[in-house]
Amino acid sequence: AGTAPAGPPGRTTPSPAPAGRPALRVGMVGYAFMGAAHSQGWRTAGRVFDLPRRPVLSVVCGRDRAAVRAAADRHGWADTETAWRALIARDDVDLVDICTPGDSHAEIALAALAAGKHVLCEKPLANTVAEAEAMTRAAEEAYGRGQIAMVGFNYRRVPATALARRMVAAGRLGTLRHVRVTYLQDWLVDPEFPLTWRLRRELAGSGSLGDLGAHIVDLAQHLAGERLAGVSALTETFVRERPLPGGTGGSGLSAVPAGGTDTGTGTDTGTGTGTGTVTVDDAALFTGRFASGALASFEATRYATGRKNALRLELNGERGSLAFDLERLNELWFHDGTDPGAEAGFRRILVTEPDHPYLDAWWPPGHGLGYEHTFVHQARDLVHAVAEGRRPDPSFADGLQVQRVLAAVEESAEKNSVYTPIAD
Ligand code: SOE
Repeated sequence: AGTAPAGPPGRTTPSPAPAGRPALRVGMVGYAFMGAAHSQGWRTAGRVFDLPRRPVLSVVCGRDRAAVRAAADRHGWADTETAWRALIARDDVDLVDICTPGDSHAEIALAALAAGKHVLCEKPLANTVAEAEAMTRAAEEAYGRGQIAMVGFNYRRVPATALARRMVAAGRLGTLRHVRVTYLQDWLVDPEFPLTWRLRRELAGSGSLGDLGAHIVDLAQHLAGERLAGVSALTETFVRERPLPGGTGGSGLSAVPAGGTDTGTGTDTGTGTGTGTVTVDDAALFTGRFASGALASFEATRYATGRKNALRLELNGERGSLAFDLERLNELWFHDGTDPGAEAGFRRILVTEPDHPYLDAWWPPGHGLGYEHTFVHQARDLVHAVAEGRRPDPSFADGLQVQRVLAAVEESAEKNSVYTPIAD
């Protein structure tokens, strides 16, 4: 049986543990979907893992005073602010966690780094390559002063994907030939779904590409252990006009905030008057070439009817293959090409053993984890990086490189899929 955790993981009260370790006081900007997920990560990491510093949920920020107070109570934050600059100015904040739409990532991150704070920034790092470059420069300078800046690609921290990385790095697949990744959702299938912030370029930067494509580009490169050299792409916006959202709840545009909240995909029904134009891609399909010569294919869409959060990947190498499906995230499928032919085939590895990544601190074997645990693992890894002064993984430089891939995809799509090299 695995090692049982010392305390009861997953409780939702904000008591810091273990006592006696120096605190790492977190200030979070934004408090909706991603904010809730990050709160869960900060609350739980120190209860499950033996951390060198003790995360403390100091202060959360959002523009609506009553709403941010309610969020603080729900998620366990001690205090609230209604302006992110005020949060950054506080002495009881060591780390700023950015969970806002992409249009405010650069401004908040640059100010936080200038104020001497560590930073965690949700993906995609920024809305443009230029912003991501400025953030990366600032992060490098800040690293010289002992500050850590990480970008939040949480799917690296599913135990099964972390195990896949370990197996690829150990040579279990041999020379890689194919990386195949899809990320499929369906929340835009209904043409009456309103024009939320995620459908507006000035707020979100891009559509499925930045939201879902950023995840699979990062994961593919992380697992392959190398970077894409170039891409050929198609993008499409299937529904170009959508009803304007009404009210201030759900995903309403009026709730979208520079420095406010990530409102998730939202479910409101568009009770505003009139329609507005969708200015981002609905779907992005692209192929890519890795520096080693391996080929990759990617599909990111919000129109895969019936698919809710289906991130699937397969890697084929000369010696073996790996397959993963986020909707069955405790499993990793492995085909060992060196097995005798009559016995060979994909076999399921149930990734719940204590010697699997992150799992020595969780439940006994067979008691699986879920989506939320990726944020606990993210908090754990960041606390270690901060305490040990280690470069975080993924760094802002990694986020910038993904941004460059996204820009190359857009450029290629504009030029009818012309192969577009990715700038260094
Ligand atoms: C919405 O498409 C979304 O919440 C993304 O923004 C997240 O990054 C992804 O993890 C789940 O889907």
